[in-house]
Parts: sequence; C-alpha cells; structure tokens
Amino acid sequence: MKILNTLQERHQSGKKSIAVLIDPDKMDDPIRLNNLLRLASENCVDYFFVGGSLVTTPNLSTVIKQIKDNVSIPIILFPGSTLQIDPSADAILFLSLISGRNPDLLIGQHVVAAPILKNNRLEVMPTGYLLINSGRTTSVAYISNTTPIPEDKYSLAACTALAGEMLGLKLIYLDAGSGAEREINARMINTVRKAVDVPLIVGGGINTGQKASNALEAGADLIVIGNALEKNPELLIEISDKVYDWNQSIEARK
Ligand code: 1GP
Repeated sequence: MKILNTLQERHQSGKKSIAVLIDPDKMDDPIRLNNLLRLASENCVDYFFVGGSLVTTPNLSTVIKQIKDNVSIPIILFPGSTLQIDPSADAILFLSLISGRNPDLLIGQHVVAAPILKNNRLEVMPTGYLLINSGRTTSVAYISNTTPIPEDKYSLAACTALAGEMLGLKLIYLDAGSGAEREINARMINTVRKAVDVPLIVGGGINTGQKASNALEAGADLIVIGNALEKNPELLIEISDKVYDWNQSIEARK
C-alpha cells in the first residue's frame, strides 16, 4: 500500500505514527547511524524522513543506502531543495511552503522537480508545509526567506491549512523548525486539526516524551523527531512508547 494511503487510513482510525528525521550532514558516522537504525527498528518507528534545509555534504545517498541495507522502514525524502531528490528512497514530501510568500517554494522548485519525479518511482506526497514561530530564527525560516506564522495566530494557521487542503494538498505539516526552542503548542495543533481532514504531521523541538504525548493528544497523526535524537538516541524508546500506548488504547476501545 502507498504510504499516503496508510497515513490516511491511520488518521481515519485514530492511530498515530512516528518518524525519525535524519539530517545527512549530522549523521555522517556510520556507527552512530547504525545505532539509531537499530533503536528505530526495535521501537517500531514507522518512517524515516531524510533531508535538511541546508545539506552541505554528499551523504544523502550513502545515508539512504545504509538505512535500506539494515532496516525495512520506509524512507521519505524531506527535501530542502530539488538537489535533495534521490530515487532510491521510497517517497518524497512534495512540499509547498504555504505559510510563506516565497514563490519559488510555492511553485518554482516544483516545476523543476516535476519532470524528474515523473521519471522515477518515488511516491509523491503533496504536502502543505507551515512554519510556526518557535522563538529564535530557525535554519528553515532563514533559508526559505519566509516569515513563520506567529505561534498565537491560531486562526491564521487554520485558514492557511484549510486553503492548502482546498488546493488539493494531501498532508499538512506543522513545523517549528529543527531544534526549535519551543515546540508547537497544543492549541495551535488542535486548531489546525479541527480545520482540516487530511493527516497532520507535527515536528520541531519535540525532545521529551511529554511533548510527544501533548502533540498526539492535540491531534498530530505523525510526529517527527530529529534533533533530540542526535544528542540522545535512547530518547526514542520513551517517545515511541507514547505512540505505542496511544495505539494500544485505540485497539482496546474497538
Ligand atoms: C524539523 O520537524 C522536524 O523539520 C524535526 O524537528 O529536529 O527539532 O526534532 P527536530
């Protein structure tokens, strides 16, 4: 089954998923990456996101190969630019940065990427990408040359997500940015959740089990954890337990 269909089905049934974000620049040590892959496999991680707003090393394909060689968890490209398209992954978030007003990230890069994607087997997942302010300026806000939505402008975020859904985007991704000072608050997640029917991805600054639980309870379907695992990979055990517990409680209610 396609990854998008799985996410839609899980959303309908109230089940949650977890993705580990790997920044190829930061995961250049095969031993560290293998340790993370082992933990991800043991803790039922659903997806790997691979990419970054600025990738300065040629590690992308090496990282993807190492994941493929060791685990069967699907790999979803989370590209900062069209330079980060690698056909050996399983899928790509075809991101439209709808919280911003940078035409290159609303349609420009897509025009360049479309013929490349047409000719490879990556599953293309049209995604409305919303940056939410999280304190200090994040790399993604700086590189994208866009202003994140203020974290207390709930209605603005909800209307943006709704417009994205009406434009046909199949996923909404609320991102505070990697290593965000503050994760996206529960009210923001919940307001956007109520505005759209598509699966909701939430990431940026989730670095404790409690923050993961809060995001799940507020309505995230898929939580993304990256930065915190670079410092403490074992945190994955605690966070994936939260997702597991949630899904068990859904099963028990059936
Ligand atoms: C960033 O949402 C992802 O785009 C994950 O953020 O690295 O802070 O976990 P962190």
